[in-house]
Amino acid sequence: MLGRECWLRSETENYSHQSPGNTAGDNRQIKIKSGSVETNVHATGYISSSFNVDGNLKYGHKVAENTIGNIHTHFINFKVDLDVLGVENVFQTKDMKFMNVSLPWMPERYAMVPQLVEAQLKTEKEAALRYDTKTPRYLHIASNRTNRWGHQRSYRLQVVSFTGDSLPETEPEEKSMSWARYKVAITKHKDSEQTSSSLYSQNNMWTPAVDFSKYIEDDESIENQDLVAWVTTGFLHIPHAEDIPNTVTVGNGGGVILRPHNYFDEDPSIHSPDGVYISPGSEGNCENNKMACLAEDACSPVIEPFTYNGFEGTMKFEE
Ligand SMILES: [Cu+2]
Repeated sequence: MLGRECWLRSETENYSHQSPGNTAGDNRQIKIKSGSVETNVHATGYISSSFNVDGNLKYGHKVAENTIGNIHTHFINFKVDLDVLGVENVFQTKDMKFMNVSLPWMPERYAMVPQLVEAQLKTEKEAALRYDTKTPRYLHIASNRTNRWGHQRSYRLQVVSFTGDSLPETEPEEKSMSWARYKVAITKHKDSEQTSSSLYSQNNMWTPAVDFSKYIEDDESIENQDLVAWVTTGFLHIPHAEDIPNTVTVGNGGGVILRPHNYFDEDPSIHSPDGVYISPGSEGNCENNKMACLAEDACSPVIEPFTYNGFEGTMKFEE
Protein backbone atom coordinates (compact mmCIF):
# COMPACT_ATOMS: atom_id res chain seq x y z
CA MET A 1 0.00 0.00 0.00
CA LEU A 2 1.18 3.49 -0.75
CA GLY A 3 2.03 5.42 2.41
CA ARG A 4 0.19 8.53 1.36
CA GLU A 5 0.37 11.52 3.63
CA CYS A 6 -0.86 15.06 3.60
CA TRP A 7 1.77 17.68 4.40
CA LEU A 8 1.02 21.22 5.46
CA ARG A 9 4.03 23.44 5.81
CA SER A 10 4.43 27.03 6.87
CA GLU A 11 7.21 29.36 7.83
CA THR A 12 7.33 31.57 10.89
CA GLU A 13 9.62 34.43 11.66
CA ASN A 14 11.38 35.02 14.90
CA TYR A 15 9.57 32.76 17.28
CA SER A 16 10.15 33.48 20.93
CA HIS A 17 13.23 32.13 22.67
CA GLN A 18 14.71 32.12 26.09
CA SER A 19 17.75 33.66 24.49
CA PRO A 20 17.89 35.25 21.05
CA GLY A 21 18.33 32.55 18.48
CA ASN A 22 17.48 31.68 14.96
CA THR A 23 15.11 33.88 13.11
CA ALA A 24 12.92 31.37 11.35
CA GLY A 25 11.02 28.17 11.96
CA ASP A 26 9.67 25.55 9.62
CA ASN A 27 6.29 24.26 10.86
CA ARG A 28 4.97 21.03 9.44
CA GLN A 29 1.79 19.14 9.97
CA ILE A 30 1.57 15.69 8.48
CA LYS A 31 -1.70 13.77 8.36
CA ILE A 32 -1.24 10.08 7.84
CA LYS A 33 -4.12 7.91 6.70
CA SER A 34 -3.72 5.45 9.52
CA GLY A 35 -5.33 8.21 11.63
CA SER A 36 -2.13 9.78 12.95
CA VAL A 37 -1.24 13.45 12.86
CA GLU A 38 2.32 14.64 13.30
CA THR A 39 3.17 18.24 13.90
CA ASN A 40 6.65 19.62 14.34
CA VAL A 41 8.76 22.73 14.19
CA HIS A 42 12.30 22.90 12.93
CA ALA A 43 14.71 25.80 13.27
CA THR A 44 16.35 27.41 10.31
CA GLY A 45 17.61 30.86 9.36
CA TYR A 46 20.61 32.70 10.75
CA ILE A 47 22.17 31.44 13.97
CA SER A 48 22.53 33.43 17.13
CA SER A 49 26.06 34.83 16.88
CA SER A 50 28.44 37.44 18.21
CA PHE A 51 31.81 39.04 17.51
CA ASN A 52 34.59 36.77 18.70
CA VAL A 53 36.76 38.29 21.41
CA ASP A 54 39.37 36.58 23.63
CA GLY A 55 37.89 34.04 26.03
CA ASN A 56 34.63 33.83 24.12
CA LEU A 57 34.92 30.23 23.02
CA LYS A 58 33.29 29.01 26.23
CA TYR A 59 30.05 30.41 24.79
CA GLY A 60 30.19 28.62 21.46
CA HIS A 61 32.24 27.60 18.44
CA LYS A 62 33.96 29.80 15.94
CA VAL A 63 32.01 29.54 12.69
CA ALA A 64 33.56 32.29 10.57
CA GLU A 65 36.28 34.91 10.69
CA ASN A 66 35.66 36.94 13.90
CA THR A 67 32.32 35.23 14.52
CA ILE A 68 31.14 32.73 17.12
CA GLY A 69 27.78 30.98 17.14
CA ASN A 70 26.44 31.34 20.67
CA ILE A 71 24.96 28.35 22.42
CA HIS A 72 21.26 28.72 23.15
CA THR A 73 18.14 26.65 23.63
CA HIS A 74 15.01 26.29 21.56
CA PHE A 75 11.81 25.59 23.47
CA ILE A 76 8.55 25.03 21.65
CA ASN A 77 5.17 24.59 23.32
CA PHE A 78 2.26 22.93 21.55
CA LYS A 79 -1.33 23.25 22.72
CA VAL A 80 -3.10 20.01 21.90
CA ASP A 81 -6.84 20.45 22.34
CA LEU A 82 -7.99 16.96 21.62
CA ASP A 83 -11.45 15.44 22.09
CA VAL A 84 -11.60 11.67 21.91
CA LEU A 85 -15.21 10.60 21.16
CA GLY A 86 -16.65 13.68 22.80
CA VAL A 87 -15.30 16.07 25.39
CA GLU A 88 -15.41 13.82 28.45
CA ASN A 89 -11.93 12.37 28.54
CA VAL A 90 -9.35 11.06 30.98
CA PHE A 91 -5.56 11.18 31.04
CA GLN A 92 -3.99 7.78 30.99
CA THR A 93 -0.37 6.65 31.18
CA LYS A 94 1.14 3.33 30.16
CA ASP A 95 4.57 1.83 30.60
CA MET A 96 6.10 -1.51 31.43
CA LYS A 97 7.96 -2.97 34.36
CA PHE A 98 9.99 -6.14 34.56
CA MET A 99 8.58 -8.87 36.81
CA ASN A 100 10.58 -11.87 37.89
CA VAL A 101 8.33 -14.75 36.82
CA SER A 102 8.78 -18.47 37.31
CA LEU A 103 8.70 -20.25 33.93
CA PRO A 104 5.60 -22.50 33.69
CA TRP A 105 7.50 -25.24 31.85
CA MET A 106 10.49 -25.09 34.21
CA PRO A 107 9.22 -23.64 37.54
CA GLU A 108 12.64 -23.59 39.21
CA ARG A 109 13.87 -21.13 36.55
CA TYR A 110 12.90 -17.44 36.52
CA ALA A 111 12.88 -14.82 33.80
CA MET A 112 12.30 -11.08 33.79
CA VAL A 113 9.11 -10.57 31.84
CA PRO A 114 7.77 -7.13 30.88
CA GLN A 115 4.32 -6.37 32.26
CA LEU A 116 1.94 -3.61 31.31
CA VAL A 117 1.53 -0.80 33.85
CA GLU A 118 -1.45 1.48 33.37
CA ALA A 119 -2.55 4.46 35.45
CA GLN A 120 -5.03 7.28 35.26
CA LEU A 121 -3.88 10.65 36.58
CA LYS A 122 -6.74 12.52 38.19
CA THR A 123 -5.76 16.12 38.89
CA GLU A 124 -3.93 18.89 37.09
CA LYS A 125 -0.98 18.78 39.54
CA GLU A 126 -0.62 15.02 39.17
CA ALA A 127 -0.69 15.40 35.39
CA ALA A 128 1.91 18.18 35.26
CA LEU A 129 4.86 16.00 34.25
CA ARG A 130 7.98 17.92 35.17
CA TYR A 131 10.97 17.89 32.83
CA ASP A 132 13.35 16.64 35.54
CA THR A 133 11.31 13.58 36.50
CA LYS A 134 10.97 10.14 34.99
CA THR A 135 7.65 9.96 33.20
CA PRO A 136 5.75 7.04 31.70
CA ARG A 137 6.59 6.42 28.05
CA TYR A 138 3.00 6.32 26.85
CA LEU A 139 0.65 9.25 27.43
CA HIS A 140 -2.97 9.09 26.32
CA ILE A 141 -6.07 11.18 26.09
CA ALA A 142 -8.69 8.46 26.46
CA SER A 143 -12.41 7.94 26.38
CA ASN A 144 -14.22 5.61 28.75
CA ARG A 145 -15.76 3.98 25.70
CA THR A 146 -14.03 0.81 24.56
CA ASN A 147 -13.09 -0.67 21.21
CA ARG A 148 -14.08 -4.10 19.94
CA TRP A 149 -11.39 -5.73 22.08
CA GLY A 150 -12.56 -4.13 25.30
CA HIS A 151 -9.83 -1.49 25.66
CA GLN A 152 -10.34 2.21 26.27
CA ARG A 153 -10.28 4.09 22.98
CA SER A 154 -7.53 6.67 23.04
CA TYR A 155 -5.09 8.86 21.18
CA ARG A 156 -1.49 8.68 22.27
CA LEU A 157 0.69 11.80 22.52
CA GLN A 158 4.14 10.79 21.38
CA VAL A 159 6.55 13.58 22.08
CA VAL A 160 9.69 14.03 20.00
CA SER A 161 12.02 16.25 21.94
CA PHE A 162 15.60 16.73 23.09
CA THR A 163 15.01 19.53 25.56
CA GLY A 164 16.97 19.70 28.76
CA ASP A 165 17.13 22.26 31.50
CA SER A 166 15.29 25.49 31.09
CA LEU A 167 16.20 28.50 33.26
CA PRO A 168 16.14 27.65 37.00
CA GLU A 169 12.82 28.55 38.64
CA THR A 170 14.69 30.84 41.02
CA GLU A 171 15.33 33.23 38.11
CA PRO A 172 12.57 35.86 38.01
CA GLU A 173 12.55 35.81 34.19
CA GLU A 174 11.62 32.13 34.18
CA LYS A 175 7.99 32.95 34.97
CA SER A 176 7.47 34.16 31.42
CA MET A 177 8.02 30.66 30.10
CA SER A 178 6.91 28.55 33.06
CA TRP A 179 5.34 26.09 30.59
CA ALA A 180 8.88 24.76 30.02
CA ARG A 181 8.83 23.22 33.52
CA TYR A 182 6.71 20.40 32.15
CA LYS A 183 7.29 17.85 29.41
CA VAL A 184 3.54 17.50 29.22
CA ALA A 185 0.84 19.12 31.35
CA ILE A 186 -2.84 18.28 31.17
CA THR A 187 -5.40 20.90 32.14
CA LYS A 188 -9.15 21.14 32.12
CA HIS A 189 -10.21 23.21 29.12
CA LYS A 190 -11.04 26.83 29.95
CA ASP A 191 -11.87 29.68 27.63
CA SER A 192 -9.68 31.95 29.76
CA GLU A 193 -6.66 29.67 29.20
CA GLN A 194 -6.18 30.14 25.48
CA THR A 195 -2.40 30.11 25.20
CA SER A 196 0.62 29.04 27.27
CA SER A 197 2.37 32.33 26.64
CA SER A 198 1.79 35.81 25.30
CA LEU A 199 3.54 38.14 22.96
CA TYR A 200 3.47 40.70 25.78
CA SER A 201 5.33 38.42 28.22
CA GLN A 202 8.63 39.42 26.61
CA ASN A 203 8.00 43.04 27.62
CA ASN A 204 7.60 42.14 31.27
CA MET A 205 9.09 38.76 32.04
CA TRP A 206 8.88 39.32 35.81
CA THR A 207 5.11 39.68 35.96
CA PRO A 208 4.22 38.21 32.57
CA ALA A 209 0.86 38.67 30.88
CA VAL A 210 0.50 34.87 30.92
CA ASP A 211 2.12 32.69 33.56
CA PHE A 212 1.29 29.13 32.53
CA SER A 213 2.03 27.59 35.94
CA LYS A 214 -1.06 29.39 37.28
CA TYR A 215 -3.25 27.14 35.09
CA ILE A 216 -2.17 24.22 37.24
CA GLU A 217 -2.21 25.87 40.67
CA ASP A 218 -5.96 25.37 41.21
CA ASP A 219 -5.35 21.62 40.75
CA GLU A 220 -8.73 20.87 39.20
CA SER A 221 -10.03 17.40 38.47
CA ILE A 222 -9.20 16.11 35.01
CA GLU A 223 -11.45 13.09 35.27
CA ASN A 224 -14.11 12.93 32.54
CA GLN A 225 -13.42 16.51 31.57
CA ASP A 226 -12.70 18.45 28.41
CA LEU A 227 -8.89 18.19 28.40
CA VAL A 228 -6.04 20.16 26.89
CA ALA A 229 -2.48 18.82 26.65
CA TRP A 230 0.43 21.28 26.67
CA VAL A 231 3.52 19.69 25.19
CA THR A 232 7.01 21.12 25.49
CA THR A 233 9.64 20.16 22.94
CA GLY A 234 12.88 21.60 21.71
CA PHE A 235 16.62 21.21 21.79
CA LEU A 236 19.92 22.65 22.84
CA HIS A 237 21.63 24.39 19.93
CA ILE A 238 25.40 24.45 19.88
CA PRO A 239 25.98 26.17 16.54
CA HIS A 240 28.65 24.56 14.39
CA ALA A 241 30.31 25.19 11.04
CA GLU A 242 27.51 23.52 9.09
CA ASP A 243 25.02 26.04 10.49
CA ILE A 244 26.59 28.51 8.07
CA PRO A 245 25.02 30.00 6.03
CA ASN A 246 21.75 28.71 7.54
CA THR A 247 20.81 26.59 10.51
CA VAL A 248 20.39 22.97 9.49
CA THR A 249 16.77 21.82 9.86
CA VAL A 250 17.63 18.10 10.15
CA GLY A 251 17.45 17.03 13.79
CA ASN A 252 16.98 20.62 14.96
CA GLY A 253 13.36 20.47 15.99
CA GLY A 254 10.67 19.03 18.14
CA GLY A 255 7.16 17.86 17.71
CA VAL A 256 4.34 15.65 18.79
CA ILE A 257 2.63 12.76 17.04
CA LEU A 258 -1.01 12.03 17.82
CA ARG A 259 -1.55 8.34 17.21
CA PRO A 260 -4.71 6.28 17.48
CA HIS A 261 -4.19 3.71 20.23
CA ASN A 262 -7.02 1.19 20.56
CA TYR A 263 -9.16 3.95 19.07
CA PHE A 264 -10.01 1.70 16.13
CA ASP A 265 -10.46 -2.06 15.96
CA GLU A 266 -7.64 -2.32 13.40
CA ASP A 267 -5.49 -0.08 11.20
CA PRO A 268 -8.10 1.95 9.26
CA SER A 269 -5.75 2.57 6.32
CA ILE A 270 -6.36 -1.05 5.25
CA HIS A 271 -9.68 0.23 3.84
CA SER A 272 -8.07 2.94 1.69
CA PRO A 273 -9.42 2.91 -1.85
CA ASP A 274 -5.89 2.56 -3.27
CA GLY A 275 -5.11 -0.45 -1.10
CA VAL A 276 -3.90 -3.50 -3.01
CA TYR A 277 -4.32 -7.06 -1.80
CA ILE A 278 -1.94 -9.60 -3.24
CA SER A 279 -3.07 -13.16 -2.62
CA PRO A 280 -0.60 -16.06 -2.48
CA GLY A 281 0.20 -17.21 -6.02
CA SER A 282 -0.64 -13.87 -7.63
CA GLU A 283 2.77 -12.32 -7.02
CA GLY A 284 3.48 -12.21 -10.77
CA ASN A 285 0.14 -10.55 -11.55
CA CYS A 286 0.88 -7.27 -13.27
CA GLU A 287 -2.54 -5.81 -12.63
CA ASN A 288 -2.28 -5.70 -8.83
CA ASN A 289 1.43 -5.98 -8.30
CA LYS A 290 3.20 -3.39 -10.44
CA MET A 291 6.51 -4.38 -8.87
CA ALA A 292 6.22 -7.74 -10.64
CA CYS A 293 6.25 -6.01 -14.02
CA LEU A 294 9.07 -3.53 -13.76
CA ALA A 295 10.79 -5.11 -16.77
CA GLU A 296 7.79 -4.19 -18.94
CA ASP A 297 6.87 -1.03 -17.14
CA ALA A 298 9.54 1.64 -17.58
CA CYS A 299 9.97 3.94 -14.61
CA SER A 300 10.54 7.00 -16.77
CA PRO A 301 9.02 7.89 -20.13
CA VAL A 302 11.05 7.53 -23.32
CA ILE A 303 11.84 11.01 -24.56
CA GLU A 304 13.42 12.15 -27.82
CA PRO A 305 17.15 12.92 -27.46
CA PHE A 306 17.68 16.55 -26.46
CA THR A 307 19.13 18.87 -29.06
CA TYR A 308 20.09 22.50 -28.77
CA ASN A 309 20.74 24.93 -31.56
CA GLY A 310 21.31 28.09 -29.58
CA PHE A 311 18.92 30.96 -29.86
CA GLU A 312 19.27 31.06 -33.62
CA GLY A 313 15.93 31.62 -35.17
CA THR A 314 14.14 32.10 -31.86
CA MET A 315 15.39 35.54 -30.91
CA LYS A 316 16.08 38.50 -33.13
CA PHE A 317 17.97 41.57 -32.04
CA GLU A 318 17.33 44.60 -34.13
CA GLU A 319 20.09 47.13 -34.61
CU1 LIG B 1 19.34 27.78 17.33
